[in-house]
Amino acid sequence: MGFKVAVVGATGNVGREMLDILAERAFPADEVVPLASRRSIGQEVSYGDKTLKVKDLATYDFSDVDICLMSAGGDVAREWAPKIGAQGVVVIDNSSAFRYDADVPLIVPEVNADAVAGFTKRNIIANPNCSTAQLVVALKPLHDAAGIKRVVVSTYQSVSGAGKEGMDELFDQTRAIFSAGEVKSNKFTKRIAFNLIPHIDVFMEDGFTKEEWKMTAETKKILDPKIKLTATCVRVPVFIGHSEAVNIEFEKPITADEARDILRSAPGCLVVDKREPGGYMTPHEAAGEDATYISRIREDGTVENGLAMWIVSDNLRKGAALNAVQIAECLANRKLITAKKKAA
Ligand code: 11C
Repeated sequence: MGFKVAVVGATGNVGREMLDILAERAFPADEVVPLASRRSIGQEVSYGDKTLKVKDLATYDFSDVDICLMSAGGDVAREWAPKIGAQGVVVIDNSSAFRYDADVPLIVPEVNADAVAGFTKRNIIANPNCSTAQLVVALKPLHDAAGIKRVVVSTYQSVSGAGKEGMDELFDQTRAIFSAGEVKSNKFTKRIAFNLIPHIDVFMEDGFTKEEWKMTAETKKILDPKIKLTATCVRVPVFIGHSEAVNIEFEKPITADEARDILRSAPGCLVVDKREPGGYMTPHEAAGEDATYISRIREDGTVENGLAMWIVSDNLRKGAALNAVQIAECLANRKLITAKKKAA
């Protein structure tokens, strides 16, 4: 018997990707139910070659659902994940609402799959922030080989990280600039078309933004609390795909060639590093792909045991929907959940 899977936030950027990826990877689901807020009821979404009608989250009966993939923001997650989890459904939540709670596992399967078993306390598993997910996939094998002491990362994050409204704003502003129309900024604080903005999420007291704080806190929770990480997160006029310029200081020496070999055989990683014009990945090429791409790997002689590299991935896939489906696969493969008996 296959699983019954609910997808909450099914009409959003990430929810639609979740449905696509469940179908693409042939997740063993007998039934998939797309759910959203009342205003989206009746909208149609694709699941493989099927078209499904969106149902109302507020009135849906979860009693025979096995897994709920949720991507509806922190407020919806805080209200609904505990209620759904209390009905014996494992909720895999894409928001930041539960990520830092000690009794909620925060999982990137290539990095800390064993921690997934901790979901039983609240029936909630958290999916990390997109910029963290791709980073830790690349850091993990290097940490195992040479021990990471400190990471300095600058991000170049696409507008799809801010949802469909972010994508619409880049499109509308670009069109307005070409047609001498009025350039309006609603979603972002400043113009994003032909510009970039060094600010994602709210400001914290110490001057870092919450996006930057998340990268530090989540890397510590997923990979190793001893790793020091400082981030500068920047929004760029790219539709899909987050990029990261990363500088790493290791405990032990590691050459660029060694790092390249390690990353070539690491799960989830693809090395594209030809040291010639065009011999590296860009977000445009990573969009729609599952891998975390690593390019521009080089030794940094300004610190002891230093490496610099460029990491790119599709933020809607590895950064969100794919990672959530991989967590569900982990639960199923490890037999940590069994499908509930369904009403005839
Ligand atoms: C962005 N990384 O690009 C954010 C989106 O905590 O899950 C995801 C926010 C989060 O705007």
